[in-house]
Amino acid sequence: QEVLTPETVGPALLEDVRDVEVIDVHTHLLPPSHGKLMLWGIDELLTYHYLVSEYFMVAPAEITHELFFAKTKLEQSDLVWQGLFVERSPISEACQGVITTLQRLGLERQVADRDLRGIRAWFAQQSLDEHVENIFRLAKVRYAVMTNIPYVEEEAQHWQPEAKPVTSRLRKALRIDNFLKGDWASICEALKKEGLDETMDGAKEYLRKWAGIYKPEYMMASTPHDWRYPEPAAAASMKPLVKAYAGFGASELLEEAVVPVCEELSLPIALKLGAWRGMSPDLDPCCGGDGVASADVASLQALCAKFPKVKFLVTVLSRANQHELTVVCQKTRNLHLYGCWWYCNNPSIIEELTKMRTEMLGTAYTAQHSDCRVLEQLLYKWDHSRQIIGEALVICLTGPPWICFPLSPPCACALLSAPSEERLAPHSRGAQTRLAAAAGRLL
Ligand code: RAT
Ligand code: ZN
Repeated sequence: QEVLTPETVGPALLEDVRDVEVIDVHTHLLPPSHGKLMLWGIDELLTYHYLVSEYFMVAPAEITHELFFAKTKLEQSDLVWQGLFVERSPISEACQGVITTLQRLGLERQVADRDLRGIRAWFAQQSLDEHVENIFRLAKVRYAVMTNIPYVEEEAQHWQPEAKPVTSRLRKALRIDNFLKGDWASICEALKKEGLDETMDGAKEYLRKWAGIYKPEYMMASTPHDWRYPEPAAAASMKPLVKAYAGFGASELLEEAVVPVCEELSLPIALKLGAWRGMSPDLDPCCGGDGVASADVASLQALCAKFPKVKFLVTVLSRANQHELTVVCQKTRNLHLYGCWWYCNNPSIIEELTKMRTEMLGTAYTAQHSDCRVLEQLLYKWDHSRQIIGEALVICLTGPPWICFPLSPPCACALLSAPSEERLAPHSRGAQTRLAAAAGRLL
């Protein structure tokens, strides 16, 4: 086995992080068998909501939101390309992402010529199943976890017993935002459709039923920006009133339906804290209207303490919450931190978070998830993150205490490649063992 020195450990580590096959714990990708719901290709890449939001900062005044969203996908994509890639230099992270993706697909010449037609022609030639496989292979992603929402009708129809099988490159997650929101009205609608009682038992049965269909890795919800646990006294004192009128609130649904079913089925609960939904409603048609709010990390800690047998996974949207959250993760056995989410998924913030998390948690966290909505985004999101995570880890590993390291330093690849089973076990703090096993020469 090669003995690494402070001089050689850096390049070796960068190479390992670049080459390790990762597991992507949260995306919005869907399989080819889901037909139109599966997003792929240049026009989906260009109309990604990060880019549409950016486009509106520079769009001519006559392009109103209404006008834009009334256009076809192709027309929208033309406008974004013209506004952000032709008339301006594409230097934001979302723009750079498109460039990296196209380069990785061998389309440098078309990019240099700003040849959107040529790029479209290339995508039109791909055969979808092969293309999916090719992208996962090029991105070095072993598998990605989807976001499966049972109460979205167009999605649910793809989970009927007779539906086509899903590629093994994608695993499932049961997304249940309406439970954490306490949106009893929408839950009742879903229960009615399934012929279930509009009661707490009916709600539990609903979760069990969909967990049975999906066989998910976890249940997931993003919480409202002002989410508190336990519910503040004022809200609790309203309960009898609210209950008579509208059924159950967020805390009740969490405590009496979500948690018991997760315990019963040994499923972790993945939370996403800090999205301020619909902050800019004009952009809602493309999913781009949400803002960020500082979340109440103490609520998360209280929840984990109340249900020690449940494994919680967490990511937060606000940079301001990150340090406090890292401390809470270090102290809380049933809590696992994952990824740099959305507005934190930018190189400068990934670098800062990876250094801080490694300093405080070692390898007992999951460094990144992609959140891809469009298949080919796997290429850029992972390429960019691997580079930054690698560099941040080199700094952590080659700092002053090198002399104290054992000859073979622990492998950082654990941060990216731990399979869900290990990450998700109730009391596993990370994936040290597996990392060691997968670590190649950094073992
Ligand atoms: O990153 C995104 O695409 C967001 O729109 C959200 O979907 C977010 O990631 C979420 O899962 O709620
Ligand atoms: Zn997401």
